Amino acid sequence: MATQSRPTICRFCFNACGVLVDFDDGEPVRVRGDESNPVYQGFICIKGQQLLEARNHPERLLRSMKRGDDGMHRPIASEKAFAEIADRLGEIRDKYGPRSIATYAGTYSVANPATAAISTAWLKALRSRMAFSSNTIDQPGKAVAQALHGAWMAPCHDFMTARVAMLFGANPLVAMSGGLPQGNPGRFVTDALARGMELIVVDPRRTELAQRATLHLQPRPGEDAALLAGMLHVIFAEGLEDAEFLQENVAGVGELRAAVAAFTPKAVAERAGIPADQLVDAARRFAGAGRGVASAGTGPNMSGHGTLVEYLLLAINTVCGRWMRAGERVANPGTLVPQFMAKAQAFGPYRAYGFGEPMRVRGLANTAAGMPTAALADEILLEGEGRVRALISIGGNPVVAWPDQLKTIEAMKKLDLLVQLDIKMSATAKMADYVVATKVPLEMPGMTLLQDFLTMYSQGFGYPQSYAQYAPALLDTPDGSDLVEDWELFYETAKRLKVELVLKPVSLTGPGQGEPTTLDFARKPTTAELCDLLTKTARVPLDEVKKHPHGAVFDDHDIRVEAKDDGWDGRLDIGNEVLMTELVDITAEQVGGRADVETYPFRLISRRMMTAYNSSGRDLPRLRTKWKHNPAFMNPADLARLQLGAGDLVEIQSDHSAIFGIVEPDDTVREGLVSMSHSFGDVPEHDGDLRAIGSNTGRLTPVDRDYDPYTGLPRMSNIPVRITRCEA
Ligand SMILES: Nc1nc2c(c(=O)[nH]1)N[C@H]1C(S)=C(S)[C@@H](COP(=O)(O)OP(=O)(O)OC[C@H]3O[C@@H](n4cnc5c(=O)[nH]c(N)nc54)[C@H](O)[C@@H]3O)O[C@H]1N2
Ligand SMILES: Nc1nc2c(c(=O)[nH]1)N[C@H]1C(S)=C(S)[C@@H](COP(=O)(O)OP(=O)(O)OC[C@H]3O[C@@H](n4cnc5c(=O)[nH]c(N)nc54)[C@H](O)[C@@H]3O)O[C@H]1N2
Ligand code: SF4
Ligand SMILES: [Mo]
Repeated sequence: MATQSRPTICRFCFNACGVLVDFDDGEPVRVRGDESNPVYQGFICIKGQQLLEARNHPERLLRSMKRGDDGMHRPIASEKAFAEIADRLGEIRDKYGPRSIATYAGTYSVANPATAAISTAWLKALRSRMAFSSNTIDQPGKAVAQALHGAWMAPCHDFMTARVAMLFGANPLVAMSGGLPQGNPGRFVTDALARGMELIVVDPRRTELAQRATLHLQPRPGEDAALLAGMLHVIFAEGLEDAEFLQENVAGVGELRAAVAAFTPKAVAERAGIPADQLVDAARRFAGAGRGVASAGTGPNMSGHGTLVEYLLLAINTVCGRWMRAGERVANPGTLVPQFMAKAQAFGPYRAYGFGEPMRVRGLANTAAGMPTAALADEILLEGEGRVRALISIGGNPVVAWPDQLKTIEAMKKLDLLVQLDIKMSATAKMADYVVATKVPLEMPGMTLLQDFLTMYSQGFGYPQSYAQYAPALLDTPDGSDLVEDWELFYETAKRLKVELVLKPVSLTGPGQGEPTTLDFARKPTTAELCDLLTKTARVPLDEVKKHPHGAVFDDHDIRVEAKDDGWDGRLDIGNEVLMTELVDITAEQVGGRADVETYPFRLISRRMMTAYNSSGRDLPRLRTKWKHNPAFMNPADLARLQLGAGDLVEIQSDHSAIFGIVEPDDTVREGLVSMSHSFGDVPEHDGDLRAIGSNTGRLTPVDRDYDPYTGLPRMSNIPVRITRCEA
């Protein structure tokens, strides 16, 4: 038997591991780590090992589907589906205006490298600005806070040379996303600890990462803003700030200092439920280390005050001067994007929220993180001019991922046209008028372009060096299938709607540089050609990257942070008036938050499990061996008090709705909490299948109260709940 191995990129998650696919006599048989990849060095996780099972899954869609008048889905040829969808879109646009057409880009909207650019061009060509994405039900506070704070025009301190890393509510050993660079997170932690780096983790659960920390704070959820304010209080009180950096580059220092005055270690420790000396210790260790940044994951972003938390993180990094200075070498100046120009100067605050296209609900509008997705269901449901009537969902799963599941289901039903790009009959696909069946990543070219953007997304993201990989399509589509690449839906419907698609090469900092190209409708481009077009202004030419099929580090540069321009007077702002008011108001908040603690004594917090990726992966046998559902992990002491044991069925009730759960003892969870993964379960009709598919925590969250005022993000963690036993 002849075995051959070919390198490719795993695209199950955004970590983009370089992996190998083994072929026995031409048949792909196994996916494994690629020892020859310079960044991942053989790393692969259990999800990545399932790429062939996912591709060959018996329930994978091999043809697009159309829902008939009887509600049943039947196969439809992709060409016919495109023609019909274009007709329906044309009618909706002509009758109700461009704003009635919206797109939603979910997790797998990046499965194909051309989709984002083409779908964006498509919506623009239709003159609609209703572009939504999962980013605004994730950590939208990151981009909004960055805009309010302003941007340092050089990177923050990188992880590889850091003396400290402080992570709030992020667990990159499982999530492979944020807080640690892209690559092999376990090895990064081991190496960093070996060189003496302080690893401070703030998480109500003793996570996989917290177990390796040099200091773990295990507070109540939702107290991150107070904790950061408390740390800033200590830093100012003890004179640990970088006074010179603040003097030269930063505004609002006095305002921040005044706002954190009330956050004494004692007051903060009491509300957060941790020892006061731990808080002081964390502040001293962070400030004293001199190099390294603080960052947050989804937990703190979803627990209330998400934007404020992200703002205070930027503030603590700025107060401690954790930005690169003139003369320092930029380890990653961008690879498939134009070279990043690093300068030791501040670009002051820019527009953050409340601009551009207004929503008709809750006074929300566009933000630096994009349109507020948590308000889209209401936007679809609210009668009147401008109502969204057609939604194209690109590799996302609104029915199980959006907050307030029952409202989302109503909204999906109310749409005149729902088109779902998917690889299977997901919960959303089952409600769609058309399900456009797509190729899986191994059947399409891929490249690490998105990962270049992660470098700019926020502190704690992206590659530690200039790294890139390009992978041509590795596998053919299954025999007899009719599958498309996601971008083709937009190309084919634009052609029929007679609107032009204009693409520009991508850049990290705003509108693309380089000449725009109008796509030719007479000759359909290949995805490889689109990859060339999008990277036309790349620092490292794509052709050069292609010479290294196992990926390569393009390190032979000496790009340094330039000195500040003469007369430059831009300043970062750490004292934004609106946010300082929000911070001060926190002191008046009832500890434990809004809901009556007697009625709702527990808090449900978010988490990720290794064997699921949002709603994906749950149908793959090897990912189901340990858990088929999403257990409600609780501290054994709480379970004992409630006289509950492993596997018991409970009702989990918020002041909005209720779901069932199956409890599981877990002593890493702080008492008083329920730690549970999202995007499990299905529509309520399937609640009885709980033990096979789990339950949907999104149902517990209302979207129209208790939301972040800037981004509309509601509470998707730190949700007050009551737990009661259920008989089976
Ligand atoms: N309560 C609660 N809710 C949450 C969260 C939480 O922590 N708590 N987290 C939020 C976060 S951070 C996010 S990002 C969102 C995620 O929100 P979404 O992105 O909307 O949800 P996913 O489940 O990732 O949807 C992925 C969809 O893509 C399909 N798919 C899989 N592979 C492919 C492919 O190769 N091509 C295409 N075209 N489709 C594919 C899957 O079948 C699935 O239907 O959920 C959010 N919702
Ligand atoms: N295996 C796997 N990997 C994934 C995903 C997945 O579903 N499965 N999803 C992907 C997506 S879409 C994203 S956005 C990233 C997210 O990546 P992360 O943000 O790292 O996700 P989590 O692992 O859920 O970590 C969130 C942590 O926040 C803690 N937490 C909850 N509430 C609070 C709070 O109020 N304060 C503090 N300090 N902590 C809190 C939780 O205990 C949990 O440990 O992961 C990505 N990677
Ligand atoms: S971490 Fe796992 S799922 Fe993510 S890219 Fe790597 S192998 Fe694939
Ligand atoms: Mo996410």
